[in-house]
Amino acid sequence: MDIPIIYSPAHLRHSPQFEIFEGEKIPHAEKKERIEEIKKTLIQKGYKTFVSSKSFPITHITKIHQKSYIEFIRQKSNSLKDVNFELYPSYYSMDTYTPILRGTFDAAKQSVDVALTGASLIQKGKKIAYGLCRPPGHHADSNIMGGYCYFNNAAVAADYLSLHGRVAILDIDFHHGNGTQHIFYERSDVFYVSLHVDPTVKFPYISGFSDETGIGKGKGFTKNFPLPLGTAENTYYKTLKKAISHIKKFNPDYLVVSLGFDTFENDPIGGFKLSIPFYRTIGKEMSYLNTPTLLIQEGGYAVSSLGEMAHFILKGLSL
Ligand code: Q9C
Ligand code: ZN
Repeated sequence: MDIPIIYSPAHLRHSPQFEIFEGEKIPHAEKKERIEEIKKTLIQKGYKTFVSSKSFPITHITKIHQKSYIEFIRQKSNSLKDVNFELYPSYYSMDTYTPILRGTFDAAKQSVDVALTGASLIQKGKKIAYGLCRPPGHHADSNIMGGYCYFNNAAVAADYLSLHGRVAILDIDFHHGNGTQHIFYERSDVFYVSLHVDPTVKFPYISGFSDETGIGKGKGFTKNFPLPLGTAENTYYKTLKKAISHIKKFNPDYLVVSLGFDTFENDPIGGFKLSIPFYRTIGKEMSYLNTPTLLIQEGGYAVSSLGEMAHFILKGLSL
């Protein structure tokens, strides 16, 4: 119950109403209520240690993202007068799901600050910290936004921790973390391991195949476990154990978890069949690594169930 849970209210000002899906405007899945629901439920469950994010220098972000990309998001955001206007940029973007609004830069910057605040607590000796990051980050590459992501929160936090030790990233969002994978693809000090849906059938389509294993010095330090649409708990569990055994061999000093709840059976855009209590099992498997663990919120869109899943992960992890 004394697990620090890091939060910033800045995310509320980034609230896209629509995404464009095959030419049609549809309601945006990445709602601000997601994070509010998690926070509310964890308070009800008795968690007490809520921490406000601290502001970190932008230099932590420039190590991961191109300066011109960061400035592009800042300038576009700040140039918008109408808080409801949704700009679909024609540069630095990979899809039509990730608009820039007036509040986007501040929200995305503070989402990184949430992650970095968690990273600094872990680095100072906390065993577990949970960053309620929003907008999410794992699809964002060094100069590309997409999949509701602008800055790669997990990547910036992992890079920060890599100055103090070996870092493994376990990405359990339903979608492949194309941005995180690419950012660390040539590095051997940060091991990226991901379980996700087969990219031939779901976003991001372009990466997440099992033959992607890193290049150069990074060869062998990326590992992908694509799973079929409809994957249920038994298969997921076996695959998770495999993924975690690879992390154990890498022997990290820090574990960063890209935590998506879109693997839930009732997620509106997912397609796996994991039940709410199964997240306790996931947390427990992660706990066997016995490594300081930073949880970074990624996706998960079944708003009213997100708090329960967060609670079960934390329960499993701290048992
Ligand atoms: N209307 C994360 O989970 N697919 N991003 C949109 C559905 C994009 C998901 C199609 C999914 C991006 C962080
Ligand atoms: Zn996702």
